[in-house]
Amino acid sequence: MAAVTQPDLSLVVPAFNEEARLPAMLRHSADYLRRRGLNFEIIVVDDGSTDRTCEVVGEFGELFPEIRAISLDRNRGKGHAVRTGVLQTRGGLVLVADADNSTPITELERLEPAVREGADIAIGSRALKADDVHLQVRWHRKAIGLVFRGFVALLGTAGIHDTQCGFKLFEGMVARDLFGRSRIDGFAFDVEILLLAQRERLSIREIPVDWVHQDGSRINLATDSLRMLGDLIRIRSRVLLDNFPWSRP
Ligand SMILES: Nc1nc2c(ncn2[C@@H]2O[C@H](COP(=O)(O)OP(=O)(O)O)[C@@H](O)[C@H]2O)c(=O)[nH]1
Ligand SMILES: [Mg+2]
Repeated sequence: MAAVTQPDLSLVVPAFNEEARLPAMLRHSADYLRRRGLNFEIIVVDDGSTDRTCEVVGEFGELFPEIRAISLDRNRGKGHAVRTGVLQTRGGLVLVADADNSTPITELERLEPAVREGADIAIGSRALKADDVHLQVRWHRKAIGLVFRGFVALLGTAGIHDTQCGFKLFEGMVARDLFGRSRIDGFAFDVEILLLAQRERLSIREIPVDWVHQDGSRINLATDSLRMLGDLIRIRSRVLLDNFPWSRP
């Protein structure tokens, strides 16, 4: 049997009703990765979309065989979709990026050196400032983000300023291991992944990246904020319970 070469990079894109925003993102990403001469795969996880997301990915797959879709039968949340995608990856590196191109694929160049130099995870950040970084965030999202960050600081990860940026690079095996053990299906999954990583003393680098607000957000500020808060409490209780000696194997 011919040896199957391992991709250098697997890009995982969660997508919920993204027929409008996904095409530009897929085209930019595939063009860019090809130009760099990388061996790559792009896995779009269609999370029970009711629009043409799945067909759009199919059409791209004819132009770029590196692109494929995983279709879930119903909408379960971004965390579930990202987990499903990551567990199907084979890449030496795994990049998770949003469908709306808020952080363009070229920003990979800011995260990559950290992982190549030995970090397990390099996460894009909108909280850290740098002179050469361009940020365009809506004021009400900034306000809600600050409240969420306050809760995260209380309940979850210490020392990370922006857990929620949708642009994160992992060493491949690390990604598959962490997501294999994660449980959170909603938007708070990033907190759980980072907390699992911190508990294992993995090295996490937080790096400023460009981020431009894109219209058409899939987040429902009322219901998703409440679900995220509930999930933070679940994550924290799991961590506390795991800390008790009788729950150890
Ligand atoms: N799989 C899945 N992805 C989602 C869901 N909601 C949002 N996303 C994806 O998560 C990413 C970020 O969502 P977006 O609406 O842009 O969030 P915002 O930029 O923070 O407003 C996009 O790729 C969405 O398609 C969902 O319920 N399931
Ligand atoms: Mg977005």
